[in-house]
Amino acid sequence: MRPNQVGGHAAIALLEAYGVDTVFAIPGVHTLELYRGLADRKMRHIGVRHEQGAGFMADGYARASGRPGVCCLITGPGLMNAATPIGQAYSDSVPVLVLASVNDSADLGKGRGRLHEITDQHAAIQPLTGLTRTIRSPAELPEAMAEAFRLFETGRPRPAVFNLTLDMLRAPATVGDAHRIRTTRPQASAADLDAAAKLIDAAERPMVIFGGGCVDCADEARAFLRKSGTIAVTTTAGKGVIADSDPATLSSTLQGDATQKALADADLVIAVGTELAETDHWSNSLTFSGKFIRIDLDAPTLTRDYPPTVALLADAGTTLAALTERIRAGRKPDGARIAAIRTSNTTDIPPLEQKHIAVLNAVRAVLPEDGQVFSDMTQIAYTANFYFPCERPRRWFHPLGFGTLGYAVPAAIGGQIACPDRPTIAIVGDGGFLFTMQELGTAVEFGLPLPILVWNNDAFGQIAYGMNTRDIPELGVRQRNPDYLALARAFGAEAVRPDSLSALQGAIGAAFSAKGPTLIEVREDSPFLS
Ligand SMILES: Cc1ncc(C[n+]2csc(CCOP(=O)(O)OP(=O)(O)O)c2C)c(N)n1
Ligand SMILES: [Mg+2]
Repeated sequence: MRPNQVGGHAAIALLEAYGVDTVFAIPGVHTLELYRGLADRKMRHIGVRHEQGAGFMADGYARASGRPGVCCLITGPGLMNAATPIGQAYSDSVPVLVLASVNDSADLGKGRGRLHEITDQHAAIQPLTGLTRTIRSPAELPEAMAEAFRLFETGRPRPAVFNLTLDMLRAPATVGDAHRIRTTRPQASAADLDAAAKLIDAAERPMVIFGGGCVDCADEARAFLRKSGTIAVTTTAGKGVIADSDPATLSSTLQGDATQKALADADLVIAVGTELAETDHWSNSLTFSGKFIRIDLDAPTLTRDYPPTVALLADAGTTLAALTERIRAGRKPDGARIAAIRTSNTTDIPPLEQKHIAVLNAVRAVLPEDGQVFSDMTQIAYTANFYFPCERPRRWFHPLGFGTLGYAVPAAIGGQIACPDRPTIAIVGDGGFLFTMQELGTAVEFGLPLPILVWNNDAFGQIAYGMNTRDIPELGVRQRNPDYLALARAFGAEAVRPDSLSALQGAIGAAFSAKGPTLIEVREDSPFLS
């Protein structure tokens, strides 16, 4: 044990033992002892402008890299400001770890008017997490960290919050023996794999749905698709698991009527790593009339809503590989049928979506295959969830389940910090941008070459549309907007409003090699889009 080491050191040393090299954070008097630990180690500290930004950055870091994103936040308001991104990470199965301080053990629950105090921080945050631990002694840290990483790596990943009491953070601690505990994912039994393989061999019109749980097993998914001759579709979270150029995929069109009809007509559907939630298919419920195989790491998801014929509680990649070994080869997907479904999914595109597609095509033309997009809750992103082609997984990110405005810019910052060699772009509406626009300051400070495409219709467009279609008079959906270019420049960012699609491509391309972020405003009423 080194002299003068405290709980704050021990917490950071354990993070290092688990491979964490970056934290997104805002310090305060309550986290000073944690900062003693941060100052002592080699951890990269990304100081942000608001804790919501820290939470979304950790989420973007995790989604891009596959490694947990970590935040260090203060008691009460610091953690509560991050509650929204923690909720987002919960609904989208993202491994985010938050180290927050909390008042002295002796004060917990007492309501004594201490600084930053809330009556019960544990209870306040717990429903938004897969794991909440209030840690009162440095000795509790190793087991808590092992539990968090077991959750991240072997189950459905969900955020974990450690509330570190002030007395724990300053208590003497041993940091010398910090080490990582490894765990493994569950595997399917041979009998269940045999049963699933039998169903696959017996099917005539099988289809497979790949969800966000498959983003790390694209090779196994492709091999399975080839040998089984099934037709694939992905959810938005699973975008790119099967490359959009693959002739056997319907791409991320799970919300498309033609795709849903094809699934209803299939005599076997295999759902892999997807909860088939409302925000995956945007209908009341999918219909499966044939046999149904479900593969998932999460026991409740495995049997929820759609009772499977065979349920495999197991890792997606190893299960797909085991099934590929067992099944017979020879079936070929029906190319004409795939073409017909694709055509029906893309006929009668409304004029507004055509505008979106023109802009998205410009983005796709200049974004390399390896590039990644972080999108917000804006109409252009809803079009893109369905339409934007991706050749690889972990390249298109959207705040799906929780549906939080303000996600894209900080998440893109986190994603770019995680993968600095990957060209990264944020796509955000004029409304959503204002929720977290202060993180422009973070992007400028860290010199991130991040294009931020602001899709400006001077409205909460999707909500205005909802009011209009239900005959509700518009209220609160056309706020007075700032001058976005001036706003970006005030932070020290570049800012442009291109006047053609080729100028837009040029602006994005230039932004990828700039020394800081570039706000690119594209107005929905731009003459070049009409
Ligand atoms: C935190 C949060 N508050 C409110 C909403 C409700 N909401 C969803 S979309 C939207 C409009 C967003 O406007 P903008 O970012 O300009 O995108 P547009 O729909 O105009 O493309 C609102 C207010 C939300 N999703 N998240
Ligand atoms: Mg808008």
